[in-house]
Amino acid sequence: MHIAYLSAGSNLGDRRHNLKSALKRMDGAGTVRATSSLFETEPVGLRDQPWFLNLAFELATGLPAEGLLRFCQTTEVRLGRIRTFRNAPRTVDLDLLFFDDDVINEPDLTVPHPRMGQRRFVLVPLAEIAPGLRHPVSKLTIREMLQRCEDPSEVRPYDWADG
Ligand code: A4P
Ligand code: MG
Repeated sequence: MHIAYLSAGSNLGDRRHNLKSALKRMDGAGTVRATSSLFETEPVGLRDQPWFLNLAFELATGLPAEGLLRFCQTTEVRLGRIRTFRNAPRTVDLDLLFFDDDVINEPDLTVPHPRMGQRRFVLVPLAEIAPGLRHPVSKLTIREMLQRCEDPSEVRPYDWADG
């Protein structure tokens, strides 16, 4: 059994519903053992787009890392097709942050996720469920990574019940 940490984001359609559906579908890859609360986050990178809802979760899985990535990609496609049209942006983005203590550098998979240290929308939720988890390369904990993160973008709590 492996322990993986993932980040989920949505900025299109019914964002809460999309994330709830994604979490439910991840049960097909293993057991979701912890889920952070929900955050509304300012877009990073391409800024001219709607704000995201983001969360992080811990998954116990029997799948290998590549298999988990493929499961995530299938889940993204399935959920994206429910409400959108051809060429529309995806409704759910699932990123693999950590997979045990593995360091993976394949053409289609980099673990730990290479951009997580520069992203408060990843680190704030992750710090809720795994503050003491250590990055296998830098050896920093998530709490320490968050303290050092210089991303100025806004990350604010969002209630599952909010409109
Ligand atoms: N890939 C490699 N490593 C990984 C990994 N550890 N996890 C490859 C997931 N995928 C990984 O990803 C592109 C390729 O990355 C895949 O083919 C996979 O083999 P994608 O999910 O298809 O495309 P993307 O997500 O649009 O592109 P990219 O560059 O991965 O974007 P990011 O880094 O995921 O950023 N702002 C806020 N506030 N909240 C967000 O959630 N998300 C993004 C997307 C930008 N800004 C955001 C948010
Ligand atoms: Mg992605």
